[in-house]
Amino acid sequence: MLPLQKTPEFLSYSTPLVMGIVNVTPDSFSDGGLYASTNDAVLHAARLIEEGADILDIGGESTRPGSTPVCVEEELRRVLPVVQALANRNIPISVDTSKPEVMRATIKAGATMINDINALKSPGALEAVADGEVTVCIVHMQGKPQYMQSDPQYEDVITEIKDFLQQRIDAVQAAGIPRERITIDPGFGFGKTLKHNIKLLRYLEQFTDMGIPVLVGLSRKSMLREITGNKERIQIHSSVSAALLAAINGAKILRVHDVKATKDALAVYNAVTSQM
Ligand code: 9MG
Repeated sequence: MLPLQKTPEFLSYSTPLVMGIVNVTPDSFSDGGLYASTNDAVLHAARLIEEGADILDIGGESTRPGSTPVCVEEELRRVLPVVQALANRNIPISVDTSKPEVMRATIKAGATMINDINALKSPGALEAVADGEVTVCIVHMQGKPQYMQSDPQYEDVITEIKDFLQQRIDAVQAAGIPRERITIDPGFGFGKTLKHNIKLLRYLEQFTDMGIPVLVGLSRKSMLREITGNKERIQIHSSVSAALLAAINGAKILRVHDVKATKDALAVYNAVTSQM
């Protein structure tokens, strides 16, 4: 059983953890609209818990390419009741947000992790996480969701993202957040072409070598549709394959829609790696 307290012991687990996605948005990456009401989101979360999720990630603002931001009040209206309803379910709750007001309110309601695609750069975000004594995931993103996929450019995608993450790790630590509470994420699909994403997955060890647990989100992302040519909304096979590759390359947390399928793939991975 994973700890509920705000200490990040779960980050030291050797087997990758599965973070189940609960989007409370009308337009998210792949399940937009399906879980947009509190009840539906809570029911969906319960199903992910049954399927073996180790953490839940609740989000009230879509981060998909081209999406438009929502105001603090709307984001809170979407996520806060869901966090409140799940706070006593014996599973760590992460909240996917960049807004310090949403961070503070959801931490108060029981969230123990903040997943920020803006890497705590919003004014007040560093303080909200430091005061809340929770774990944080800092994500690399080039640009903003509205236009990030229009023409992403890098001289050297690995070095630039590593440099960015190192700068943010330094800023996060300087704000009083202990290193043990930090996870990093190269941000698949956040201002990256297919070539960039493939390079990141292939050389993921470059990030795991930074000495901070790496979280990845590849589930149902458009890069998988580009690779397979399969245009269906739900992309279970390619998502599980990508998650498994990330696990092999050292990722510690896999952010996924398809919890059961990913857990089964990890069971095979564990059976093989634990015999070595
Ligand atoms: C919210 N969200 C959507 N995609 C994501 C990803 O790849 N990583 C993290 N940390 N969050 C994500």
